[in-house]
Amino acid sequence: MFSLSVPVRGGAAAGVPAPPEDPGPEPSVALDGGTFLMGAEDADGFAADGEGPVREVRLSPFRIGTLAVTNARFAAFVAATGHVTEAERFGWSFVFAAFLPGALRRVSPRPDATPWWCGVSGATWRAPEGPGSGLAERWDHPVVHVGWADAAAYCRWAGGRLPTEAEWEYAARGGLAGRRYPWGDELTPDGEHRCNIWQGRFPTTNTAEDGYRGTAPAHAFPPNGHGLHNVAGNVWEWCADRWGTDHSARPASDPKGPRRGTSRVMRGGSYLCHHSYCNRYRVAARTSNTPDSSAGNLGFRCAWDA
Ligand SMILES: [Cu+2]
Repeated sequence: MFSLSVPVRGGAAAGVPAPPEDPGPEPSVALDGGTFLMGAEDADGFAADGEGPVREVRLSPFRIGTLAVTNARFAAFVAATGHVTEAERFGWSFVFAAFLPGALRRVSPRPDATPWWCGVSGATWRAPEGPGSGLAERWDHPVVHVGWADAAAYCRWAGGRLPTEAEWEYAARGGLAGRRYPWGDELTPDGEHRCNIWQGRFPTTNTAEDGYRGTAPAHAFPPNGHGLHNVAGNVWEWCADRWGTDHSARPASDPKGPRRGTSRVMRGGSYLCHHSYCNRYRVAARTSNTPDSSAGNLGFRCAWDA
């Protein structure tokens, strides 16, 4: 008998698509840690998200990826390990409806609350819009359709781990204190786009004024003060922590999130964020998902102990 709980290994690695060139190791930056102010009390934040209160957090030194993990690097991991992702085991993942050809869009079920998502059979990291799609021109884009355990497995293979939420935010703030975005308080300083989010009317018209409708290359847009690219927008990023919304206002040291809980923290927002619906491209914004969730706007970056 074949057990559904056991991933089918071996076959997958043989068919791993190969990037045109070796992507090399994860680019990363060593950060000193120290004390920073975590969270925000923005008037337009979502109360249920638990962004506040603003609290003092002390962090030990650590290293973090300057880029989200790309398709090319994830392909190298799969080729080396035969890793099968959750989306591959489940046989489907969520794709933004407008990216799909009509025939596929019509047969793919949509959640009532978020009808712009389609559950697409065969959508995986290597076929981001389902059967017939691929990674050409997207090798340097963030890998998507990966669950929390897939992300954690990649990080282990790369000698690291997922960042804690506090590490993620400290790194994303880029040395600035109390700012709304990783580069300051203005969304488009001097009229320039600094991240890949939605322009136009969500979810019907994306004018792609920032240059991108879907994912952008992981290195797109200028980095923040710590050298990190795309901590705002592009793809959501899994963090190590379990989800919780009750934070003590007291100072904390190397916090790792609640001990219990099923969902995991996601940070940064994605190419689908728009102020009319979801302004979670703010640097203190946060949300969560069950660890086996995957979608075309959810990826991750790695961290390492110093
Ligand atoms: Cu959003």
